[in-house]
Amino acid sequence: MGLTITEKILKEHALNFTEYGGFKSLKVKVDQTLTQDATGTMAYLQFEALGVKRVKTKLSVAYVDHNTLQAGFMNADDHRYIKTVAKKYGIYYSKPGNGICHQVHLERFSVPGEVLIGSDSHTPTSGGIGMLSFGAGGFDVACAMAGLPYEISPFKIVKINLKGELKPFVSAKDVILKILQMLTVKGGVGRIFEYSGEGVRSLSVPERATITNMGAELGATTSIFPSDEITREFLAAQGREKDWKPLAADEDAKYYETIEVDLSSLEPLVACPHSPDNVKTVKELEGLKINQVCIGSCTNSSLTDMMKVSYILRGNKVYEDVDLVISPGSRQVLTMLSRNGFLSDIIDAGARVLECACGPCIGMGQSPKSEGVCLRTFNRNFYGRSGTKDASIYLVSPEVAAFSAIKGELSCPLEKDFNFTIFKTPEKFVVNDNMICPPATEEEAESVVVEKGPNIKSFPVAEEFEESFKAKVAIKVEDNITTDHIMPAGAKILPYRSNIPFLSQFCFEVVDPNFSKRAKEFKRSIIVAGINYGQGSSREHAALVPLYLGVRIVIAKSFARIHKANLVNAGILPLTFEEEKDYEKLKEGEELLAENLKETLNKERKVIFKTENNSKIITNCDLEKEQIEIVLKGGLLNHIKKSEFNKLSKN
Ligand code: MIC
Ligand code: SF4
Repeated sequence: MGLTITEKILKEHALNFTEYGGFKSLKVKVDQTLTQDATGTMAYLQFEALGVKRVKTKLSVAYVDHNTLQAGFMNADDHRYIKTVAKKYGIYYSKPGNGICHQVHLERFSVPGEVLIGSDSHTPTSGGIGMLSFGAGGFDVACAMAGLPYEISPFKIVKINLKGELKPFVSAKDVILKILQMLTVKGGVGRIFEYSGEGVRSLSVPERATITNMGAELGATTSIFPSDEITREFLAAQGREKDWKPLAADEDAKYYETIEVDLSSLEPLVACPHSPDNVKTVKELEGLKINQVCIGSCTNSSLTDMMKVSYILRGNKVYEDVDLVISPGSRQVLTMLSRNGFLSDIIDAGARVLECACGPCIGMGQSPKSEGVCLRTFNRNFYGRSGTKDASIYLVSPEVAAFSAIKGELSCPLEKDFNFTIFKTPEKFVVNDNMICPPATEEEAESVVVEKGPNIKSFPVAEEFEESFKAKVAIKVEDNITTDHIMPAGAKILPYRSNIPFLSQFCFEVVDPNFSKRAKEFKRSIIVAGINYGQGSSREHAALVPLYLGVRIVIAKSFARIHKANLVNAGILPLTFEEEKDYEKLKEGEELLAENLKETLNKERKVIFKTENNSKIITNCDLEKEQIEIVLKGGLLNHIKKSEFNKLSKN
């Protein structure tokens, strides 16, 4: 039987690759890692705690792209720490201003057929080049840098068969918005999406990367495209043709399911507040008055995206009531726009050009006005993420964003007005890696001092579970709670990503501003949640901060993959209701008691809670045996310190 692309890569990388299809959890050898600054500080503190002398990967890169405002010493301290720790331990460091991690990684480092894990949920962007890439918590990335395999939870491989070609003005963003409309934000849970079919040939590498990037919004384990002639041309234009290798699924490869998408039938789409799967056609909402348009983010900030925007803006003026801000994805993109003259059209039209960084996508500036209506080419429009709680954020393609910025209202571009066929991947990109600092050699590393300013605080480590567990429910939340709800980001809070005690004041702030105080009073507590708890960002702060506040168990209807792994690493037990209707029975402030917790967990993978009025709540635990050990010991650090497999990575 033939193999899928994923299986071909896993065959070479998984330590326990034994069967086809229906994969149980697999341990995978990691070739490359990436971190960004907002998750990187914690990941490197954890890496240091592992006590390894130098990274064991083929390549590891530390990016600074999320938090680049440097209001106060906090960011600067974080950047300095990341720079020095990278230098000492064998990691490349991409300076602030060099670009968004996923865009730069795609341009300069991604390799088809290899495995990448990154402490950011949009790491699957590199799937656009045929690299098997996973978003993960910082601790998992730290472990991969220390040479330990990465464990992928069970998954099924789904084929997305692309037919036909996109019409002008319909873009890669519309492809993934269509899939989000079809499958919803939980439709990808436990799935790896492989793109194939004749439609693949019509998509450039950055367009493919837009699609794999937003696979994160489907909750997918990852998404991947084949590596073909178009991939080769892209790599050759980056001066990296030697990194290319062809990769495609075998004709008779077997998939769990096939989903057909006819590219030629698509039209411009828009994701409405407050979820990326709340998708309508632009036509349906045409005429919606807007005050702000933001173009950029790791989803839509490639050279071609920016050139299309510039082409639409050429000779036009941004509407008086609209602020248009544009962040090119990388310095390479910005340099090329400035050399080919397209930047002038953007500036002439009245757009504000921001730094090559995440910027407004993570709420670092550009919060909309009260009740503002904003179009963004980003990937997430979760409630409160923009920094303005009553703002309405709509997600669209760069073409729709630019066209609407001129009109002052959501508008559907017309085919007859423009000709986009001129935008091809250039034959040669401008390559200048002078903002990427190489690591010290092994000899030099001895004398490199890792600088930890006062903003760098240590991370909490849990205690071992005892046989019986008694705690109160500190909060009960709905379905689809994101890690942005649990641990918000934004300009006010992001500078404290390496300071858990400070961050803890803001935990669940958008849902319940009293949570932090209450959880502290309870000392030890439980979170009760609905479906898909912890979707979205990979930030392990959404586990570490609740831990710091005393949370030791989360009982949910279901969990998002990365967050569940982060809970385990932190020493918080993720459990699911045996009977979903039991969710209704639990209320905030109620005390629950689980006698024989360890015993029932180990023997039956169950924990049975007694409520205050003596009713029983049965919960299940679908963790692997080793993961249960990790949680019971109080998290991954305790487990690694005590376990044999520590020896694997030392020296
Ligand atoms: C995001 O888009 O939410 C982030 C900010 O990039 C996060 C990582 C983080 O919270 O630092 C992600 O996607 O994982
Ligand atoms: Fe940065 Fe936004 Fe991409 Fe997250 S989604 S990596 S914040 S650009």
